[in-house]
Amino acid sequence: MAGMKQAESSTKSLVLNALQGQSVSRPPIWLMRQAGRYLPEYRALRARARSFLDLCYTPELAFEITMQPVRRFGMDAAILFSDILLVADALGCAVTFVEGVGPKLEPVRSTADRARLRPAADAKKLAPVYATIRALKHELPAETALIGFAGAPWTVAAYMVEGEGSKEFYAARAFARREPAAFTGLIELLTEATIEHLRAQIGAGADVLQLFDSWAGVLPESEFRRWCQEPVARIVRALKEEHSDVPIIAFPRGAGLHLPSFADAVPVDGLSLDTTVPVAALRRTLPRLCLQGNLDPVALLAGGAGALEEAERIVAALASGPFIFNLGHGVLPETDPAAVAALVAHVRSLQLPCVPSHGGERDAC
Ligand code: 1CP
Repeated sequence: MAGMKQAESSTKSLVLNALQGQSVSRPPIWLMRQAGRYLPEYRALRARARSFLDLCYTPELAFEITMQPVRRFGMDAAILFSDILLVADALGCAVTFVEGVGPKLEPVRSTADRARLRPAADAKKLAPVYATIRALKHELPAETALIGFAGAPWTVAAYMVEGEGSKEFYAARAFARREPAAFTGLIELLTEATIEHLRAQIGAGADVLQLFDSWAGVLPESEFRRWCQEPVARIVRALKEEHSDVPIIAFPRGAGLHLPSFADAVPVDGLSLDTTVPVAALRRTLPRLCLQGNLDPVALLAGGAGALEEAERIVAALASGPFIFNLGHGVLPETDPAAVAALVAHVRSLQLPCVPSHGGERDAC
């Protein structure tokens, strides 16, 4: 098997190479929320669908939207067009997206609400997601990695308890403290459902998985470990048991000083860094782990030379080890697609220093 992988590596995606700690000829790049409202072709398709969820649950549309940024910019990875809240929806916590407002969910605020959820996600409901992945896998060239994803249990639970988006998730955090048994049950339910959802995505053809813990940063230390780190570790270990070859990236947004201990405790292949992480310092602490990030989406929104200089600084700070260029959070809807094109071209043009990556030579020097 190992020999076969070597032979394939000339057409293998740079994203997979970086996640396996191998040398790359240039910085691999994809962007969180690379599909979405900033693209006119997305807005045109969105206008034809009844709702945002319809886009997610219709393979032809989700396929097309996933492909849009890949076709336009030649990204090194395609990320499945879907949403982290589909798992909540499939567990019986109905989700709607209100135009201009965001997601609305039937809040889970009591043991009785928790008990009304399904014991496992409705596989029929999620089947279109796997159909989308199969179609994408068929379409994409080997050099474009296909990224599947899910929300981490804490972030999805936070939306389920809160019933909507929030800056601080006070209701979710208070519920976790007042009703620890019910909240633990919800986290466990989500952990199992997420394992199943990601397993099915691997089965359908996902090359890489990313776990989005967008609200990891609102928790104090002990809760960070209990609600973020431990459930994510359980998911990663369960998937690695059967699919040790599928790299997993974690994005514990806002985890700050927890990042080194998180990387120690969770056997991930990559860590996605939010905008606030000082990259050079983290690179020194984690010299061998594949780090992904972390251009400020606002720098990209502002565009111009400033965004490109910022990108150079990030590449210079991360390039002594394996890394993937990305944003520190998703592309903002007001971003000019021309600024994205300029960023992709610039990052691609950057020279990498000739340093041996761990376990191998940097053969592309
Ligand atoms: O048409 C529209 O305006 C819908 C906007 C939109 C899009 C494009 C939503 C609603 N979701 C998505 C797609 C999406 N969501 C992807 C697709 C792949 C990509 O191109 O990156 C992914 C990976 C997500 C993940 C997601 N959804 C997260 C985690 C990442 C993050 O941004 O922190 C979260 C928190 C959500 C919830 C969600 N979905 C949509 C919105 C507006 C929100 C945030 C709600 C809030 O808290 O305000």
